[in-house]
Amino acid sequence: MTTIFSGIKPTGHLTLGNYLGAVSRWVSTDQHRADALFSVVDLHALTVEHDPARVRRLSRGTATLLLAAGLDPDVCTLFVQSHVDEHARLSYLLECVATDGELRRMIQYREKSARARETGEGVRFSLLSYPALMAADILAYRTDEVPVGEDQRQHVELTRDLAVRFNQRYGQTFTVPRAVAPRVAARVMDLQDSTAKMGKSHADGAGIIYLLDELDTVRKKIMRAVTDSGRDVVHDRAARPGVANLLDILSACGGGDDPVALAASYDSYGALKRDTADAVIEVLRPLQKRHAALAADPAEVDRVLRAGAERARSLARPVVDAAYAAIGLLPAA
Ligand code: AQP
Repeated sequence: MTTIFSGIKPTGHLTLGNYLGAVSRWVSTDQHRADALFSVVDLHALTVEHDPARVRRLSRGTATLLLAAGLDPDVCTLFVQSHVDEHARLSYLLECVATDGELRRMIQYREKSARARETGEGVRFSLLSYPALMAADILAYRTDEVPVGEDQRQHVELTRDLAVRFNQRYGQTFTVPRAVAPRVAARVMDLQDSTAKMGKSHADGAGIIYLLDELDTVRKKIMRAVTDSGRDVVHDRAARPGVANLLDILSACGGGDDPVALAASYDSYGALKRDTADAVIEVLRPLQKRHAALAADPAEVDRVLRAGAERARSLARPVVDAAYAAIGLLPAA
């Protein structure tokens, strides 16, 4: 059976980018067709300045939202990364296989370390090494597919390289995974800045649709989205990135009509924004309703996470033990 693994960092409130780039697919197809594991990857949230209480709150909050979005613990495994020690155990072995040069080439490291230097925050060593932890997250389950948005593709490529290198040097241990991105909305852009990805940890939320935003606020944010000069509606990501972004969102929320074809049915930006707002609201309304019910019962969410961690541990332990043996470590008696 195919194994799928994917994760989400508790670095902020989930956005429409997270939903369309990853979560909607986990819910609609991935969890039903494979042995699917989804993780709130809390260790990754520690690579930048963070407030411990907030990370804790966001970890449970993220799990609650994933369940509200439709992850079903009866068919998939949902757990918190730090509850399964095997991730950190394996991460060190992969740091011993990765090179300094390939970690420094990661775009996210280059961008975030530049930002941290600008603000005088200091660059945490974990910001450099965390792609090895991400590789451990994936390889510990002998994962075949990693459904992610476009921004994570480079990290999955690195994971593949590390798996192949480990297997060649120390014997066949890991499955070599592949990234799978959605056809549409693999990179949802900020509604106020079409050159920036819609990211949950960004400071200014005016261009970001959070899954728990009031529905009126969602409509306002979409109606105020920055469009491009020109009046005709065409899907041209280079020349009209703001309009292309709205068409992608509408397409992904409206059931899959091709965004290029959708453009032909609009002759004004106003009508496109109105329909996009309606489509997004129809996606968020039921999710928010389920969220309200789940948030009222945190003990049940904790129970799901405990059971998920137990299952994840039982799968990861033999794989990580095999990696320890293969790389030359003496087994504990
Ligand atoms: N804008 C997006 N469009 C499409 N997919 C996206 N993803 C994230 N943003 C978009 C996908 O969501 C999954 C979880 O990713 P994450 O937790 O790394 O998300 P983030 O919102 O990008 O978080 P941050 O803290 O704001 O991260 P940085 O600053 O690191 O980008 C992934 O599958 C991701 O591809």
